[in-house]
Amino acid sequence: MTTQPSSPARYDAIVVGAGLSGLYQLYKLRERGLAVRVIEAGTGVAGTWYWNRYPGARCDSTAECYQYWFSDDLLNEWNWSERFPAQPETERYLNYVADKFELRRDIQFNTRVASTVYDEARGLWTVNTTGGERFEAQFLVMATGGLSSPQIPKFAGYDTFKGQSFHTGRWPHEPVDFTGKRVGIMGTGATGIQVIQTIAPQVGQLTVFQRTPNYAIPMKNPRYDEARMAELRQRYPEMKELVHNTFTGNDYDFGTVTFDELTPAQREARLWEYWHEGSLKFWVGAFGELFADQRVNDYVSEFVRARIRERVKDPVTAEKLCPKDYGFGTRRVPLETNYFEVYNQPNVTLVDTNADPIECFTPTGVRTASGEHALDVMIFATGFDAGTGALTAIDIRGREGLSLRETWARDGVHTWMGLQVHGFPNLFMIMAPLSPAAAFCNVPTCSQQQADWITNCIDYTRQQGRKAIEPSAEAEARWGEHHDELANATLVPKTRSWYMGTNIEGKQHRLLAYVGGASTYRYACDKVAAEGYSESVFS
Ligand code: N01
Repeated sequence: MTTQPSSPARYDAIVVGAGLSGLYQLYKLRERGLAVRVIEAGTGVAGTWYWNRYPGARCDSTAECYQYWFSDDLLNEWNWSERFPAQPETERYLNYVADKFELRRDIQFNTRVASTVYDEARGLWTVNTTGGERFEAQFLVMATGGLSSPQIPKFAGYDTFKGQSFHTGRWPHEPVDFTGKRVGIMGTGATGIQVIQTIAPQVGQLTVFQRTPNYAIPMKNPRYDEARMAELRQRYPEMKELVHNTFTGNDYDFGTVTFDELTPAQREARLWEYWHEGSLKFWVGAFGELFADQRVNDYVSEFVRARIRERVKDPVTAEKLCPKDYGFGTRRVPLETNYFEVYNQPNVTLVDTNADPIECFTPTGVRTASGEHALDVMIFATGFDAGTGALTAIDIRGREGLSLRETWARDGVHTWMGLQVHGFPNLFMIMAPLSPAAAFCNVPTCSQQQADWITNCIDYTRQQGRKAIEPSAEAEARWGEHHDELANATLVPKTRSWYMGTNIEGKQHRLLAYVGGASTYRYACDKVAAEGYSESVFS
């Protein structure tokens, strides 16, 4: 006698991921009366803020912009303790939201999606987990995060290393004690910088393996007291609108007076004014032209290099820390606190791996061309397979068995507005390639905007009594061309970074995120919805 496999649990929609996007998507779809199941690999909610619990993890967006806007109660109840909250606070916030809106009852934790297949005849997605469970739903939303697939570069001898090693994106829940230890860290992006500045005072010896220096700028992070929260709450109704009407989904935008309209003294004054503001506004507020005009970019780049040289005592080390082969802002600008001063400490060594390349790991450390660096602990702050990694890790099969992984590998990454892919009916994505949310937008702003759009689209499809919606091949191709045209008008493609996919071997080199701006993108999304989803095909 053969045993029949039990029939899959059936829902209207399945959402993969219980991070900031997935939680909101669940709330919105449930509000419209759908039966929803969220599948989450971790043991708790919060996504990025669950996994990236490394020392010094902190938000680079201001607290008031990095939150949900859907509930006045929530906005009134939640108090932020500082301008740029640390990881535990944002994780607490997302847990508070999950509890307040009773989201957990629809989330299955500790469950990883392995594959998902569309059955065109039945109009259903089957979702298979690594544990052998099956679920079915008409709609599938991938809220799997843009930076959730960690990458550790391959080095000879890595397996022989006898010390502890960690990737920042899979940091353990138990505290790691660095006291007196010899710690190595690879990676000096936004993450590495936060780790380095945090652990440098605790460790015995810190060795930083740097391949590319960054134009990090100072973070000004005042505490928020009751009075400050009251002031902010007054502004919330205005901010809620404003964030959707700016280029980056923050509550500020590029200045209107251009570089060429200012005298040299006024330019300098403008940069200092934004510098002292202590946020990413220096990047996306001071001179918007820096993204396309090499002359302006050179000017701002030199200003930032001068600040690094002022802070690092040893001129040789200072030069190693000054980026020279790419322009300011063409890769993600990290915010820092006393980062550059770390290199004035006697227990910190900076290894420029271009001049002194890593040869291999050994049982006791890392060997570079100049010799052995003895290590008890190695930290990889080496980033992620951004945008595509979490999606291609799952075997996603659309109409006629079409594989997302294979079509992207063969034809390059293609999406329609970063929301859907032709050939994959009723599959939606948040923070996916070719949308601003993939890199150039304050995540809560753009992920809420995308989840709202998806909710309305699903609602519309159901109300029309249609089985499925997918973008037409022509509309998708048009979006790709528009995306590339804007991307290639900027300086960003000249720079190696995860924005361009150059951090992953074999990955297509193409700008991952839409550079038309969050507000323009939102307008385009709203327009197609208002026209009855004119770029899509219903079945
Ligand atoms: O990753 P990254 P990240 N040998 O890819 C180096 C967001 N974030 O985790 O530049 C040697 O930026 C690599 O070197 P290079 C934010 O959007 C947000 O730091 O490729 N080095 C680089 O230095 C950010 O942009 C916040 O030459 C190697 C580093 O590893 C994104 O996450 C905080 C190497 C990777 O930098 C990713 O940041 C932190 C190799 N083989 C992060 N491979 C907040 O706002 C890689 N590297 C809270």
